[in-house]
Amino acid sequence: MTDTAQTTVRSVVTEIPGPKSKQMLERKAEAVSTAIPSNLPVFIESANGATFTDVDGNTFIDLGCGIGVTTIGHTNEAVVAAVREQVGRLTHSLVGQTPYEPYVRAAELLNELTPGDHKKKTIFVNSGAEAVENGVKFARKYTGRRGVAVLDHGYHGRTALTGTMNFKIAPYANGQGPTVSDVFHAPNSYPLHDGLDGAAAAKRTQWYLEKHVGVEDLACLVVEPIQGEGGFIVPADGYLPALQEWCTKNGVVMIADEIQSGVSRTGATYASELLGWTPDVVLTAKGIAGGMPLAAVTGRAEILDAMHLNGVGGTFGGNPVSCAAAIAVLEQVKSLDLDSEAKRIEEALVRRLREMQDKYSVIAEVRGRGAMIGVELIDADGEPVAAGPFAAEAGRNGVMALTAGADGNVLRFLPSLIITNEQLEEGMDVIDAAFATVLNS
Ligand code: PLZ
Repeated sequence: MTDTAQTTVRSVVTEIPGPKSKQMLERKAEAVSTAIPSNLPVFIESANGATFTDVDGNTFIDLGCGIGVTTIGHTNEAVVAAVREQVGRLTHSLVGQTPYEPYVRAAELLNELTPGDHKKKTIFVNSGAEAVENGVKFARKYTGRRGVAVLDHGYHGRTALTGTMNFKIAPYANGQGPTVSDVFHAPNSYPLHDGLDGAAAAKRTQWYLEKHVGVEDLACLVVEPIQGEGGFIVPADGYLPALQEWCTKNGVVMIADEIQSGVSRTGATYASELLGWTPDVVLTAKGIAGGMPLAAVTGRAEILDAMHLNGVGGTFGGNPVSCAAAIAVLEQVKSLDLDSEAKRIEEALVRRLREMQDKYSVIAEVRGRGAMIGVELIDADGEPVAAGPFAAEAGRNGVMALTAGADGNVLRFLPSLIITNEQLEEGMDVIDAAFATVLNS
């Protein structure tokens, strides 16, 4: 892939944050709710490919991509062109009032690209959380059942329903009023900690749901094939297909929340496919539209068509500009060999992080797939070690990395697929140095 990212290099020219960022942080503190953090405390001015530049002229290697959004690179040429073209032609028409072709074309592409060759249909909404909400609505309407099952360590959003579906109550729903009823949390597969193979882990999940919820009242089981905010937890082999088989047998709709893992992130177009799972419904957001707000529910036609007329919708869902961006992304997903790029990144990240694991015993596990790789940090007493200080140290040296995990003890990397090998190696040099600095401080 060609992009100017090939020539953009990391360059830290001020302390972090620099003087302009510091001033803007003061304005932010005055004008913006203190609920909104600034994890890397610099203001971004522009971004391209696998790097971004702040208002003080510091350029960072981006190993976060806005939490897995700019998967094919910041300001991807085709996406920018499609947005520019569409924005001059039509910016809005509520699709249920007057339809427009980009909505249909983006739906066709998702129906084609999501796993399975069954007949599929799609609707578009604005955010990942809204996609989860609508996936649940479709499953409930289709099954006539009320229960919603999710897995421990999962993350699904910040609305009332999805906030209840998250594993962690804090910071997502605590102190914010009542949670939602009929949401049930079941054990996941977490090989590092449970040591179970896929069949045994699936049996445990199923047993829990049968005893605790009762399948006859269970509408859906919503699962991230690789858990994102939970810490890049890859389930044991066979876990997901076994759960799908159990769901199918019991009339439960199994929904893949691919909001973080989807759209070529892991070495397949969807992680569920990579892990041998063909879900009934697939939820997409983040990487689908190159940074434009868009999310989708794609699933078996009989499930999506079970909803009554006007039972789902919204003013902005499937906005024409976002759909034009999604078409530009998905056409590239089809035409480019992005799976090879994800595997190239996996090879480099896993190799470098395993080298670090040999040096720093705090790294308990290197895991993930494709351009979705993380390390879990545990001390000699088996206690979680916060990943935040390592990410902050990397940030001060021009590398953006993210944290995750129930205890904030996973350092995760979600680079864009166009990151060069040189940028990756340099990024990992900085991470290695960050481990050395923080552990010796
Ligand atoms: N499902 C699997 O990863 C969003 C959260 C960032 P929205 N993850 C990043 C934050 O702290 O708010 C996410 C996800 C999975 C659903 C969502 C929700 O997607 O677009 O943020 O609503």
